[in-house]
Amino acid sequence: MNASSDRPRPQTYGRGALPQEATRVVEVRMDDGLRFNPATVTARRGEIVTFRVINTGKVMHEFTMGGQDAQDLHEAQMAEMTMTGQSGDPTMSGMDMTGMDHTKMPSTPEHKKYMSLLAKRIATLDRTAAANLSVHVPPGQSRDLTWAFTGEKAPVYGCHVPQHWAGGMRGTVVLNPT
Ligand SMILES: [Cu+2]
Repeated sequence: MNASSDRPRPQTYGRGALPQEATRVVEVRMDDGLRFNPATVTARRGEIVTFRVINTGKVMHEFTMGGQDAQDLHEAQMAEMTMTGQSGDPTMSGMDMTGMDHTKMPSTPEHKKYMSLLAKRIATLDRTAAANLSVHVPPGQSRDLTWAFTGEKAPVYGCHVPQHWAGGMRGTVVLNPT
């Protein structure tokens, strides 16, 4: 175990914040076409914004705010949960798993090798990824997520329901000086 992994992660892309700290609400809609609307949000550096995330589709979506490393980490964790059947979310059990061949061969050497590589990737990313914040939004519902844009870099947002991130369900933040 590396001692540096016990230190707080640098808030390179900002951090989660309390709703009462926010000075603005931005609505973001998610749909089954795997798109965010808007797909780009502009914020001032230091600004604290509540994202009101609305799922207008018929399947589960989620909204994760964070840097690229944090997005990659979350994507790998979701893949691991899916492949080990540890979703824990009954609303996700009806999702389309076509194309996820590894779920169909849980005991093959190839699957074990894949899961081992996935676990290593998660461990590596977990040591370097900055903070992220995530919320699942069932169909027809909305959830709030508050983010402080206090980092030096602009985070990105995305949905990590299996195949959604890969399908282009991502958005970008443009950070303007205060
Ligand atoms: Cu999605």
